[in-house]
Amino acid sequence: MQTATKSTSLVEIPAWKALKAHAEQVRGTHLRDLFAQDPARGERLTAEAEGIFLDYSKNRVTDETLKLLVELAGQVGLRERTEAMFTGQKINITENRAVLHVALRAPKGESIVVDGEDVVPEVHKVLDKMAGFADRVRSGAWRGHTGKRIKNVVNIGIGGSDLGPVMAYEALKHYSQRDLTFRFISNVDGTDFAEAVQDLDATETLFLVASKTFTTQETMTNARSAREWALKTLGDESAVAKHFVAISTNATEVAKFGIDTENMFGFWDWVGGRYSMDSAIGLSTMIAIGPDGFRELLAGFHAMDVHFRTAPLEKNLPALLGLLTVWYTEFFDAQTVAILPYDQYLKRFPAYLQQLTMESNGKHVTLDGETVSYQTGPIYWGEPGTNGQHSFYQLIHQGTRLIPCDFIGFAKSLNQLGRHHDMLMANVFAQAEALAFGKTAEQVKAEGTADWLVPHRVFEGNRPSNTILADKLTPATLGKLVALYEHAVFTQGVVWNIDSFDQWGVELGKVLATKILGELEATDEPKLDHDSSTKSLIQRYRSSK
Ligand code: G6Q
Repeated sequence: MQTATKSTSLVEIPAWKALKAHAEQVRGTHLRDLFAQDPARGERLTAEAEGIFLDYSKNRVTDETLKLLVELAGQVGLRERTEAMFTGQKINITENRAVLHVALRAPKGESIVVDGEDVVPEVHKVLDKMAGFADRVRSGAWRGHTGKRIKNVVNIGIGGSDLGPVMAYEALKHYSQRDLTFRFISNVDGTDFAEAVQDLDATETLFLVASKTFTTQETMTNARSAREWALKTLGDESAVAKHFVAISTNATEVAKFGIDTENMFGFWDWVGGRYSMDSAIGLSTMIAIGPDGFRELLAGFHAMDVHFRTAPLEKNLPALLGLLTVWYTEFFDAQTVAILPYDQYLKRFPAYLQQLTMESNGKHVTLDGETVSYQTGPIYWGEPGTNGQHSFYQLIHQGTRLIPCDFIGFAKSLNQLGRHHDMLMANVFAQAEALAFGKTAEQVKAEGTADWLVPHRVFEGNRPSNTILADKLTPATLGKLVALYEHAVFTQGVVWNIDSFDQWGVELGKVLATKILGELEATDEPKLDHDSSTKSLIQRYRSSK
């Protein structure tokens, strides 16, 4: 097992100290001045790779900041840690696991060895099996128990086994086979299940039970309800084979549930849940967009992987994105990052990134187990534009908090409709401009505003944003965007010296819920060993349920 070795605290690292001092100078500088001093700034502070263009000029940074951030990446060993990840070393030290989502999209012929075994051929074996199955469902060759064609595909999973599939399905709906209906059930709240199946015919419905462990309470409860629901119509147990497939690493539990392991699509312990949308967990995506579309998605991921691994840090999109977040989190007291995709298909992208970023970097101890003396992962949140502009953008523009924003837009719309797309994109550019440059009291006065109203109408500006542009939303573009953020999260985690790949923080609540469930269902009055608040809440629920 790889154990932690004591490393130098981040705050002792020379580039960190230099950044801290340097931040004091930058803090007083307005983006208006930075742009005025350098007319080429908007062209210079950009980077492009694999068709993804990043304009980071509207950040509160100077050339010196960027130089120091890159030095910091060097001094914390970003390159070495990246190689450790890509070569299958067990960098998830608290779970003693390799972290190899990059292997899921490695082309045939590449080789990545874990515990003496090349995993790439295994990856492709599963992909081929998925492709065969997806084709059969899409073409109607796969029939339900009564001989009817499958029309509905229902993914049952939660967390990493849900958010990626939902996000990808929504993002790539344009490319999906429209005579198939897709539903996603995650919540243990029976409403989620009831609403998802209420208009479906069991004879035409296929359930994909997606769970790495196949022991997750919510998923197994929903899967059991699905089996009951399906068998009510289909009658006989043998129908399970035609209406249930499993996506899991746990063949024993899959068999126990009654799913033939022939109908199981596997993956491996080196794929973290939140990094699994491009593994077999993406089966719903593959059924929706077809195997070729899925391979394009993987190729997009891979292109960004290669870029991250090889491009110089000054031009490296994920590294830049990650380092800029570190800059604001540490030195500008920024507590959040807003993800603002200007594309309706990306409506679940912020929710997806929320898990990716916050489960990965919401950690308070270093790899050595020391409590950090700095901030780690910020809160990620967001909604698609332009909707957000009519709700929460007020606070970003005129509130008291600094909220770095990522705007994401596309040159071409997948649904060209009159002037809609130009209007959409005009808003991307306008919002980023307004945030950066604001509106001074003089400008407000010059518009004839009454003196008393002037302060209310002033926009301070100096609010940072990135603008990420691509040609259009395709499976490949989506893969690139997700990989961009995956590696940005990795970059942050390396700087903060934390384990970005474990998630112990979700354990305590799970354990307590199991104990409390017994207490809620007990027929005799249970002996409650809790604090006075929890105890009286349980009693109240028991007496009124
Ligand atoms: C992700 C987390 C978590 C996980 C779910 C579902 O990185 O580990 O969100 O994906 O708890 O787990 P199973 O796939 O094992 O059901």
